[in-house]
Amino acid sequence: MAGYLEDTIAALATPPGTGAVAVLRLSGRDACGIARRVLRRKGRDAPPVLESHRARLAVMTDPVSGDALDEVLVLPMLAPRSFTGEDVVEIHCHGGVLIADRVLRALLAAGARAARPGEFTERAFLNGRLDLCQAEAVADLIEASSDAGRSFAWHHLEGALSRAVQMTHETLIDLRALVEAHLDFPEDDLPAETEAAISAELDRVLCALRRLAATFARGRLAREGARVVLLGKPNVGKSSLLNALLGRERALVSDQPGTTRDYLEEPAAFGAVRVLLCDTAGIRPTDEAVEQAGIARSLDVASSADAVIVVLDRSRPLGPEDTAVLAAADGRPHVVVRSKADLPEVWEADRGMLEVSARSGAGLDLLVDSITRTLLAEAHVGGDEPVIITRARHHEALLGCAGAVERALSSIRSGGDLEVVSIELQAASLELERIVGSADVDDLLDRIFRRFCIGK
Ligand SMILES: Nc1nc2c(ncn2[C@@H]2O[C@H](COP(=O)(O)OP(=O)(O)O)[C@@H](O)[C@H]2O)c(=O)[nH]1
Ligand SMILES: [Mg+2]
Repeated sequence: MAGYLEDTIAALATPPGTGAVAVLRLSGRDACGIARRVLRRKGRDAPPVLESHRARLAVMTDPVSGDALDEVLVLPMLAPRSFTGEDVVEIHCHGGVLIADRVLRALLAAGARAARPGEFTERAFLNGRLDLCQAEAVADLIEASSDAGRSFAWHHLEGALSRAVQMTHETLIDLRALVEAHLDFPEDDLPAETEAAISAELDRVLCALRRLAATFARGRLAREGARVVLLGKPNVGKSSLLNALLGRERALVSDQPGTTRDYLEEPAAFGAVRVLLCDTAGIRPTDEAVEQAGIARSLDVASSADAVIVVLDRSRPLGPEDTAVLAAADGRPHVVVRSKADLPEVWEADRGMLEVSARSGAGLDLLVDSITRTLLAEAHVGGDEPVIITRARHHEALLGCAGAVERALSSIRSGGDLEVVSIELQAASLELERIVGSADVDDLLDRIFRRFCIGK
């Protein structure tokens, strides 16, 4: 790892394309050396003075031909007062695709290496400028597509999650030290008041962990959006409804039952909530293998959906397939709609069913409203918490930690072996260390940082 931190990396930090200004970033021990090789003071054959946090005008040149490429602004940020913790030099050139590309090639020719995706943030992590969940927050902040998502990411970047995790981590370490101290004197039993104090503290930690883990329902909604699945027997109008809700023809519509064989997913904005709208194969008994596989997928997708829209056709009689669909949706938050409201009904509505027509658009607003309310009600758990977790990785680690604390607690309460308690507390601490990245994360780094874009 150390060897790889030795070279100096360069990348375009602004999006590729034409703009007023493009920013290129150099980071590493030779950042200033490389900058001096390619930059000249205006009208002089000498490099500019590179003073930390002081912007200067300079001329960018090609180190091979010596040609002037552009007039640029140079902003050095010397270690450790930079994003990566290394010497960083930003070069602001005119925002043309060709100019930015020539400047980057000049930096590479002068000794820099092209940065991989996420490498600047990875260096910030490796140099201790950010912990792992703060590094993840950088990506989340950049990619946030809802205001709630942006706000949660900002709090993580600012350190709210790190502090919550660190505090619990310290408590667990203290408690383990207490337990370990008694391990050294196995002839003495744990005094009753010490045991009571440890139990009470573990109980408090467990509650806090569970509360934090429960905020994931809301956080995931903000970061990833909710998955809403259309479920119904063939030909009830699921694909038509998907198109109508999206406002464009995305799914194939046909009067031939069984047209939709696989499921398809499309992002849509339902009010303030980001939604992945999912069309599925119609549920019905069939001998055809491809259709059967499609139906199995539909049921599978519905079983993990954040909300299900059950579609019943009011213009045709209800059948056993409809009952099967209602049963499949029963375990999930769902809304029942009666489709084709522009056609005469052949059965009467039950309470709570919404009348919609993909053809006329009637009832669509009410449907969106109802789904949004269902999703927000589901996600209200932990809605008032100061820190909201948004990533499955953090959620899993918190649940893992809570599980270990729970086992430690039940062991201590049943007068079990203190050695076991100590091991569980250690396991619990390790889970928290995975969140902030202070332990056991080498396998994680690639997965996390390679998803960033280049230059971040
Ligand atoms: N009159 C009317 N026909 C509809 C409506 N929605 C769908 N259909 C028709 O019902 C048939 C099946 O529609 P489709 O969306 O493919 O159903 P799916 O199999 O559930 O996806 C097609 O012929 C559609 O034109 C509607 O709101 N009103
Ligand atoms: Mg369909």
